[in-house]
Amino acid sequence: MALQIQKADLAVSAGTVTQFPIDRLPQIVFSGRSNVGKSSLINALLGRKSLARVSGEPGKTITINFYKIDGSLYFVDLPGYGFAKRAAKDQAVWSSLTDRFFTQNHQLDRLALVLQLIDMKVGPTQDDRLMLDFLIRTGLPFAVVATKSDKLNSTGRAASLKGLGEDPSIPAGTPIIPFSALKREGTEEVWKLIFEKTGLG
Ligand SMILES: Nc1nc2c(ncn2[C@@H]2O[C@H](COP(=O)(O)OP(=O)(O)OP(=O)(O)O)[C@@H](O)[C@H]2O)c(=O)[nH]1
Ligand SMILES: [Mg+2]
Repeated sequence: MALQIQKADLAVSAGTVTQFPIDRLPQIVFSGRSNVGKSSLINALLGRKSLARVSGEPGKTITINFYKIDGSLYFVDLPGYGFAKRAAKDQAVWSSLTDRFFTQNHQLDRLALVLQLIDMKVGPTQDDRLMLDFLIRTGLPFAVVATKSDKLNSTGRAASLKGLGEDPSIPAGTPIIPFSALKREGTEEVWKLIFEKTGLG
């Protein structure tokens, strides 16, 4: 598959587990707190302005949106976490739907890559750390996308990348990709990783 996407549509906006797609296509999952830029990353990767709804209000995406890309793979836009009411247990960080996506999903073996988005200026939040810890424990393949890189100057950017590289919640060797939807930085690097993990490309 070339970087030029022929076809990308919202295949299903799932509110329950039974609506998750059951074909065996590989899935790329976009995870991160509300407002971190998940939908914007999806649009940038696809070269579309507004396929994935970019929220004016944080926490607006409450369904799990599956975008089918060239009949070959899914992009899975998860609801953002961090705005839900929280209980002590870490699972309460996510919506129960997100929880079921990771625990009751018959396509879990099709998750080729989880892109864990972290705001490059804010750095990892406590919820991000819980998510990273979950990903490590489950053994799902993941990479970090450091979003909104345009908000930092070169000094801030270097400091942020160094911080992420040394963060105890991010295992050594985890790819960390600086990204800006505004400046279109990082799309090629993310696509390269997607191709690597899916065997497509
Ligand atoms: N400066 C800057 N702003 C961005 C960038 N990416 C996204 N934003 C802004 O951040 C806000 C949230 O972006 P979304 O893509 O909707 O974030 P999301 O993670 O999908 O949010 P939820 O669906 O609520 O979980 C919007 O106002 C975007 O315009 C970026 O690269 N740079
Ligand atoms: Mg969104």
